[in-house]
Amino acid sequence: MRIDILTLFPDMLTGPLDASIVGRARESGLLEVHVHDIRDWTRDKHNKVDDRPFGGGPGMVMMCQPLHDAVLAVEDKDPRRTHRMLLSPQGRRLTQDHVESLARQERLLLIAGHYEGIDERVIDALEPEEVSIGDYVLSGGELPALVLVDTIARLLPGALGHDDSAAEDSFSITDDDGTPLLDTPHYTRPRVWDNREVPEVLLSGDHGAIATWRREQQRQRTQQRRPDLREDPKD
Ligand code: 9D3
Repeated sequence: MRIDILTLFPDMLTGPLDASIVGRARESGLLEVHVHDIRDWTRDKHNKVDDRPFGGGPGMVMMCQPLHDAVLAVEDKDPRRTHRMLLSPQGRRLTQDHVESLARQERLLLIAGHYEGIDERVIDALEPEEVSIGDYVLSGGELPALVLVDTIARLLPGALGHDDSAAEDSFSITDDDGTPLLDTPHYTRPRVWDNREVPEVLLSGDHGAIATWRREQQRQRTQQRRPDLREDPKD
């Protein structure tokens, strides 16, 4: 898969994209990520990318022309069609189901906005899919773009060392009736740390008893911490 990211702050992205699972997926050629500075497509001598809002109000608005030119130029670098996405507080909230469908795309183009917003006319022209990562205020779309890349990268076949880790974590595990379950608690050596013992069943070697205990932990934790997962899958 190829992902292009358009931003005014490329420095916010480069470090995280080199690390951990995303970095490894890129090194192995499973994932190609390119970061582009929208400022490279300005046409005026001051490299202006934003301007004051018509109608007044605080902050600055990202101009149409640099962003539009950047999108067309970056799309031209590869013949495959892109699925255009705009990280935006006005977007649909990202879910694991949505990430799974994005991971099946050949090519994504992510636009990270900054400042008060983007001129609505360039959004109308480009018709990106608008996605939010949650109901809190960030200063721009850069961290959400990284969230998208991370969630997608770990789903690419071969990205995780262990083949079925992706199928076994929170938001993939479901109870017998199909409701999502949170993860079970995890323990490793030593058996006693700071006077705290590892649950005895995990040391028993009884794999049936261990599986039953873990499932019960998952149900209890889900009921206590995320009752909404049972009530309404939208949250
Ligand atoms: C405080 C500014 N807000 C005015 C009431 C509007 C606003 C503009 C720009 C709020 C946030 C942003 C920058 N955020 C994003 O670009 C963003 C975001 C987010 O803030 N939260 C969750 N998901 C996303 S995706 C992109």
